[in-house]
Amino acid sequence: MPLDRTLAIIKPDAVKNRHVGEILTIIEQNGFRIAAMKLLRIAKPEAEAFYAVHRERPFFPGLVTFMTEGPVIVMVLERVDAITKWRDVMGATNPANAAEGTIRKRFAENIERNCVHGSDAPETAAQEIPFFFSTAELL
Ligand code: 3AN
Repeated sequence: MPLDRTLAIIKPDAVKNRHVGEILTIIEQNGFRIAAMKLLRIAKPEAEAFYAVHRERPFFPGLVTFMTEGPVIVMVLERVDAITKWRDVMGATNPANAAEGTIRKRFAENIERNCVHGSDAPETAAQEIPFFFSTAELL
């Protein structure tokens, strides 16, 4: 079975609330290999570009403010069906609708402050991974 890769972010709420260790444990327990990882603070223009698809949505300004409020961890995760599997492990966008045991059910504050990100399709992953990582940083 071919391996594929997805872009994952541990968002500012989860970093601030010190859930990084638990989230990394869940990632490893679910068979993902961490192919790249860094801690950084996203600048406003970067957040606007990353979420450009949501530019017209009413939640866009709040989303940009949230994603720039503190450090995040960006990662590239690799396994069979990485994109679908990571979205399963994250849980639904709104933690109120997320399944028991998912990261968002356990740690997310609300639909906006929802603690993790994952690419939603192969084309998205192909754009999002180089947004944060050069080829040389993918190990
Ligand atoms: P997902 O992160 O599950 O792929 P998207 O791509 O629809 O969800 O939304 C991107 C981000 O925008 C979400 N992670 C969340 O932080 C924020 N968001 C989405 N929908 C809403 C909403 N209705 N109200 C506030 N924030 C939202």
